[in-house]
Amino acid sequence: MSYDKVFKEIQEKWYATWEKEPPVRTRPAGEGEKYYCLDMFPYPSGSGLHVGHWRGYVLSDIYTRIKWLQGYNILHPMGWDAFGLPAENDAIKKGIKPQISTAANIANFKRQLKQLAALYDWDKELNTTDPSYYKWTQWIFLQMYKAGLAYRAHMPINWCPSCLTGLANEEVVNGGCERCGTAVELKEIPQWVLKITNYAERLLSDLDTLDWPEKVKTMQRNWIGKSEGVEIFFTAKDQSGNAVELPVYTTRPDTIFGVTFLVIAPEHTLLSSIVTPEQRAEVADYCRLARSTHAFGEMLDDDDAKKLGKTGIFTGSYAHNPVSKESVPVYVADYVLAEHGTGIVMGVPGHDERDFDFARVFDLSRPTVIVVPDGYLDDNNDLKKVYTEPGVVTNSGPFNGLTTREAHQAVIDYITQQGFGISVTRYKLRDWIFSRQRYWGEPIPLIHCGNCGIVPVPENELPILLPDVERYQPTGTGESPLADIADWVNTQCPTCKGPARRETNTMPQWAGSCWYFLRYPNPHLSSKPFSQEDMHYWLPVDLYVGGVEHAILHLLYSRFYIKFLYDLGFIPFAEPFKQLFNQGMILKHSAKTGMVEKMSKSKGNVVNPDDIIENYGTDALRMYVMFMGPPELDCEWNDSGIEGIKRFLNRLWNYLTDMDNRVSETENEEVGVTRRIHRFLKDFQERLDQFKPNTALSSMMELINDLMHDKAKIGLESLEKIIISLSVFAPFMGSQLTEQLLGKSLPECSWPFYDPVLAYTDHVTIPVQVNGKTRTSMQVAKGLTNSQLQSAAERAASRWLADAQVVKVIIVPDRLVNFVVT
Ligand code: ANZ
Ligand code: ZN
Repeated sequence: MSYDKVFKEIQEKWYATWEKEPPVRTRPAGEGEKYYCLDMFPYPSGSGLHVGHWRGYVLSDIYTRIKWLQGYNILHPMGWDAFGLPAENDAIKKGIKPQISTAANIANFKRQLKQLAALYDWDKELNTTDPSYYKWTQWIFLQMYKAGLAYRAHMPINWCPSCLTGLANEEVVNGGCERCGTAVELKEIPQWVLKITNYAERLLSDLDTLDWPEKVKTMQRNWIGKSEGVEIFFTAKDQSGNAVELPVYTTRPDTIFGVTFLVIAPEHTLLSSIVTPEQRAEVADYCRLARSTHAFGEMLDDDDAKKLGKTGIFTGSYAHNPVSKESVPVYVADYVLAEHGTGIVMGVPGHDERDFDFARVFDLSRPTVIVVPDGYLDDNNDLKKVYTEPGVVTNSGPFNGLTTREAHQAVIDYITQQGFGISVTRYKLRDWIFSRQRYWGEPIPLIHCGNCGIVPVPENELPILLPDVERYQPTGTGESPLADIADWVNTQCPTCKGPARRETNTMPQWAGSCWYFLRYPNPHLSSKPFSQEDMHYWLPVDLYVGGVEHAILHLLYSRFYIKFLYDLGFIPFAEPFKQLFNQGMILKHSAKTGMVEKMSKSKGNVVNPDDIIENYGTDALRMYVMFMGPPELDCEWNDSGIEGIKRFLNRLWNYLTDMDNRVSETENEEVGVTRRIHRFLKDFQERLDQFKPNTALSSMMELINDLMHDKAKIGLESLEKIIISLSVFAPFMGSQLTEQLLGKSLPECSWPFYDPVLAYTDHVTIPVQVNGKTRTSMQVAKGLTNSQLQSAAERAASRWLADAQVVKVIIVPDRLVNFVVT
């Protein structure tokens, strides 16, 4: 009976067996070596899982299964990241309460996840909206508050006019809300803010210790945005002739000899003391206009634009450059922001784009202080275009001849020694705006008292429950809907017992995911968020698998939380995730748009795993999502691909279950079957170790082809090795064959190791030719068959064969492959 006729029955049988008794349960802390393999827990959306989700989940399950079969004590948990905007918006759309829609979505997700046949330990399931969980999310916030890391700020923040809430900087993508894309506005409302910037340096430097994709590390580095610059004290004179210090912030001290003007921001407090009487009226006009455009974002009418000039106005004053000893004019212009740096910039038109444009408008000279390549200077030796690259310093007195990098340091050293300035390290990272004016989140556990000010909720009163109400829609007033729930919001001050009000903002959706991996070892612990024993044994996470879209949100926030908890002595490690793997997306052709795109409901190109499982089974889907390409890359879904997997599973099943292919004792060394199987095991293991499950599967396919081609007979030992290797990809078939052919159960088996002596092969490097011309070469095992050589050579020379018609292939085994093409 071919496998596609029996897979359903097999799948149902094992599903039922594992529902009653899962193949493995996590053992207590301390029992053997541990392996903690974590998936980014899903936000249970209304639309359920699509096959794209499977890629990460299958990948992590394969590594968990290997470690399990190797005898590790494994922790492979699953839970629900169920608070937050998307869940609330989904509920609003459906016209029901988020409590209800979330519960329904979780039930559907769980049903779908169970079809994965992953080794999840459902005893460890957790849900961020469960009061027994968010009690501890609130508790951590209180620790932050008590440590002075949570503060209240009145400042303009990013406001999404569609989601009606404030957003963190990390949640604004290209000026739009990360969730709904609506352009964000600035709005000034009191906010709770977390001092993530205290950790900027450690968040940056500890990246070097992590086994993470370089891409994610780079994204975090750029987001933290460390720059080492210097404040240089230029000096001007006020109207009475007293010296006024004008501190300039620059990250390019190497260009100090190229300064031809300074620019001060229109709102700068020092501006009034340096403007000369002749310029006062014009400058005041300019500043008024600049302020109004900033404040209201309005377009200027033509007259105003003319008055404003192109970009600025001369102040009438000159400033002294302490290094070059030159005197340069000071302008006011709105391209310099008052809040950034010192609010005063040194203009280096030769090497800074905006300064170059400015100097052109105001007809200021544009000297070069870095040697520019040919083509930058015109016949008069004037700079035609700005040169912003590094290079060798020139026209800079004692710094001539240094590279820009050397000059950077040399100028800083000189300036600081002479007292002409101070060095400053800056980060782009801003503090984390942590309050949301929405209902569906953890209430922030603070109380506002008229007498005592802000008072933290006593820890023994946690959790502060989110009230269960009918009306929870956002108000848009800048206040959370919780503010309207009188019997919830009015409370007693814990300190003076007088009347007081609860804080009505809630936490952002990231709050629950910052620490959930600490809770998994014991999600039912009621006295503490986690036990010390578990922290020492289970953490940090060994392998974390999830999408790259979390690179600067969740993955930065959780690193911050962990460092904070570490500093307070709650946990013995300062980085949560030792190894990170980002799976790529599954793309599919969309009939609507005619393009190959990310799967999404709106594009109508979603493949529902339920349908694939119905027609092909879980094992085939698991295999296909691994086989479709390198797991870190985006790959396109192809119906013919899953058909191919189905054929492979049929062949595999036929070969393994056919008793004619069996020998009773260990198989005959001479036919090389044992060697062939150990070669496979070696490839399989190595490719998995390198996160190449797709090629690991190819090596299994090649093995089965060879065995069938050679009509090889195998003994029980080899059979077991193949079945166990298979089981990590195809657990249903693996379990069935283990029982049926080996008379055992999967938990009684262990991971097959290869024998390096048996796996050893001599390799040869042979040329691959096209029409007799050597195009490339390939390293192959000695003694490959002609067909193996041909397919390897086709892959190696694919570039040259792409548009050609192969008419003949000449193969000299172990020596050469030559394609004759027209
Ligand atoms: C001279 C210079 C020469 C600069 C050069 C750049 C290139 P970050 O890393 O963003 O801080 N700058 C400083 N303060 C500013 C402000 N308030 N508004 C607008 N621009 C400001 O960038 C530092 C650079 O941005 C500084 O280095 C300064 O221009 C400009 F070839 O100084 B630079
Ligand atoms: Zn009080």
